[in-house]
Amino acid sequence: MSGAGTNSKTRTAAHWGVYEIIPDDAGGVSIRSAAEDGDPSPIGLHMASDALKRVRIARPAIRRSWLEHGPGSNQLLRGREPFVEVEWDVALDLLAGEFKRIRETFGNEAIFGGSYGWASAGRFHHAQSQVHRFLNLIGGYVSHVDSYSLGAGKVILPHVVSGLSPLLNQHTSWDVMASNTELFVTFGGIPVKNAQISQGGPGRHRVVAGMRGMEEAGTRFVNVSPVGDNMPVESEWLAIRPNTDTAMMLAIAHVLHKDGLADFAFLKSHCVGYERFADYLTGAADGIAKTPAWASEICGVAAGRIETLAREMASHRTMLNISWSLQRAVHGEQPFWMLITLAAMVGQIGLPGGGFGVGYGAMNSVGNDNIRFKFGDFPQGQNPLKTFIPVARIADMLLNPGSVFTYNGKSHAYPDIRLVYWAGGNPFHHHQDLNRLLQAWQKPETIIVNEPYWTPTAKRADIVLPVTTSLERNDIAAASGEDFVVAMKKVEEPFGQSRNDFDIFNALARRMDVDFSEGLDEQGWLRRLYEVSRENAAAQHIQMPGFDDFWHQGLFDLGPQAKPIVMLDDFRRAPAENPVSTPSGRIEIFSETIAGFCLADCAGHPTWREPTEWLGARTPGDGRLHLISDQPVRRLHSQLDASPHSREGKVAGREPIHINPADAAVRDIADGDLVEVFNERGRLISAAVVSEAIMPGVLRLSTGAWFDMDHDARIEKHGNPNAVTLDIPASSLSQGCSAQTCLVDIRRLDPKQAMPVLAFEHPDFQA
Ligand SMILES: Nc1nc2c(c(=O)[nH]1)N[C@H]1C(S)=C(S)[C@@H](COP(=O)(O)OP(=O)(O)OC[C@H]3O[C@@H](n4cnc5c(=O)[nH]c(N)nc54)[C@H](O)[C@@H]3O)O[C@H]1N2
Ligand SMILES: Nc1nc2c(c(=O)[nH]1)N[C@H]1C(S)=C(S)[C@@H](COP(=O)(O)OP(=O)(O)OC[C@H]3O[C@@H](n4cnc5c(=O)[nH]c(N)nc54)[C@H](O)[C@@H]3O)O[C@H]1N2
Ligand SMILES: [Mo]
Repeated sequence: MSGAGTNSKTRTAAHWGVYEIIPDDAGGVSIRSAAEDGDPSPIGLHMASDALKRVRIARPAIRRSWLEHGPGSNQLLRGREPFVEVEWDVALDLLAGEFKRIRETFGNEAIFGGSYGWASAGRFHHAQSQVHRFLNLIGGYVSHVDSYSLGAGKVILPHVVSGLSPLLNQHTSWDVMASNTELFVTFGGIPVKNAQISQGGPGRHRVVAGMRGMEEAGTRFVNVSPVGDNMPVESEWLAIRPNTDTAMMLAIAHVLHKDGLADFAFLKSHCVGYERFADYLTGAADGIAKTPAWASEICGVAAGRIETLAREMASHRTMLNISWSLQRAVHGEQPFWMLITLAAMVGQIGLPGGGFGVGYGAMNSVGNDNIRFKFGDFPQGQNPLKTFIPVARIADMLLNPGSVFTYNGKSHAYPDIRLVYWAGGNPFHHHQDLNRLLQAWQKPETIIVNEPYWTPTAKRADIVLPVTTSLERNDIAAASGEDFVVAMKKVEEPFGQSRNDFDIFNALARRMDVDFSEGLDEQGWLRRLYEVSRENAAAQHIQMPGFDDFWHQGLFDLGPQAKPIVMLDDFRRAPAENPVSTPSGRIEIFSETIAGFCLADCAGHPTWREPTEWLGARTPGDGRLHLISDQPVRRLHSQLDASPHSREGKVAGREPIHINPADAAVRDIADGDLVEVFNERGRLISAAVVSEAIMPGVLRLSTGAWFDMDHDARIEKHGNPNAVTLDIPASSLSQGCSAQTCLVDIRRLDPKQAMPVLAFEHPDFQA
């Protein structure tokens, strides 16, 4: 049984926190963080700001050539010619007609509705569920699998230990680690900036408190990372070249193996395939012993420290953690597989405070101990079509219809897409090599975007439909792994003529003679989703109040689980009774399944493989640096980039790039200078932050600056790293995104050559 909130404040929830809304004297609202949150995020404080209203879409708008000459006209001009604003009925009639044409001429296989993206918090007005439900009702669409967050990781984990969601749900909790963990080694830090976020709304931000609790209890932290400022507690920083962690972990494993420090009993009782892997480790299989000296050449960490770290791991209660960023890279499966292999060798999986974590710090939810149950979802229905793409293969699909790709051991063909519908995502934020996406984006005949804001994607659509924000509608927030269920109350009227995604799809569905709403309006759906949730909660003996009481109270606190969470403790105790969900029921250090796929780029056990671009691939005289494009401190992805909080983080109006003093000095770059970052894929303008917190040879440019391309000069002006990143799959196993594999050149830019940033300007409209 857990407690309910009893006051009746007006609240909202966003992916970055729970907030209270207070009406102000001027008829607007002001926003402050929920009192229950001890470590709130400032990201949401400007959600109602005028700066954001200035980038809103007011009316439905259609690209001029599409309106005047029909679908497929002058696709080259997407993003470069004026829009014509039209009445809702005109836009919806045209859209219904276009769906009819596409379905009759090409079939539903020609519709891409994968529509990846985070949209906003709230179980009902969830843009992806809304668009998928609509497309399912009209006969289906080409969908996507996996996420940009976790592509390689999501595919590899079920082969090795367990599905991602069950694993994330049972991460050993912070208090258990405070009581037990002596050594915490993390590959990629614990970036507290990232822990501001949980998809669907973090209740109490607790990662900093969790880590401070560990620090006070005496846990020692080692951060293996190209950057040194991604830990909220005192830690030892081992600077590692990006994309080389697998080599370092192999060398630690080599020491454990050679010196007999590995837990051979655990490897025998709970794992399969260690012998095959050990042949690779020792070099019996390929003639190369994976020693610390070997790894040091690759990863840049001193061999002596690799050796001592291995001994420290074996002699202490050790938790090993990995950031999701490591698998967002070419061969990104390998560090995840290797981390679990290493944890198995240390032999503490299932012990309190030992074992591994896949993403402490990636989101607030990882390591939370709150009660879990399934909250009601807005039903998407069934997709009659089975055609899909791995999410990050969008440009490949549009450019190469009919060509074949492999995914998780099977072959598939790319469909021939004529119509693209995007609701709740920003591909001109999230995709790699945006110059390539610009080419691919010219292929479809019709591109429709539902958006509240004039994002770079909205500007490049044919039909733009203005959508409300979560402040302009009622909803319920309940995030997996978070403790609050929140009544998200409408506090503002819809901007301009914007409508809810639900109302847009309902109006379209009526024109196409399908039943989208089931006769329910917003309130009706909220009650239905809440009742489903209440029943699921009751099955776990959690008594939630009735809907009206909940809506009045505004917040329900699930509270902690009765028993401390220790990941895989059941499996450790009795592996036969509580097997992990691999084919063997044990941790698979060698996977017969993956070996059976016979892939050139992924063997049956974790392997060091050189990525396509990395510091070790440079030839003498090659001045390229490795670009990391991490998650931004001051926003979520591209969301709220126009807000005062995000803009405060810019330097000379550009998203700044972090560079080591040594790299800056040889290029005559000073702190605050404008710089040009470039490679064969593209060019961008940023401004330098010279910092000791980034290792030599590496640059860091966070994602999320609204893509601002000058098409004539062929340069991105706002500092969006995806102007230069690499759009190739992590491997033929997962086809995951590999944004973190990227070499670039950088040079100082004459300020006279810097063009103005137009990212937050509206497109042109035809009078
Ligand atoms: N280089 C590089 N690129 C990356 C990454 C990286 O590490 N490096 N990370 C990747 C990762 S992990 C992710 S998850 C992706 C994120 O990529 P996205 O999820 O596409 O990014 P967001 O900016 O969150 O886009 C959400 C969009 O939904 C809109 N929106 C908000 N509410 C609503 C609504 O109610 N209805 C509608 N219709 N729209 C709404 C917002 O205005 C915004 O434009 O980026 C990926 N891209
Ligand atoms: N504020 C904020 N928080 C966010 C998000 C956001 O947009 N803004 N996005 C959310 C989303 S959708 C996701 S998926 C998660 C993503 O979480 P992550 O993928 O873990 O986040 P990143 O910030 O890309 O990277 C984490 C750290 O890994 C380091 N790193 C990069 N490459 C390497 C490498 O090769 N080796 C090692 N050892 N370290 C490396 C980076 O320097 C960085 O400090 O974050 C979530 N949290
Ligand atoms: Mo993500």
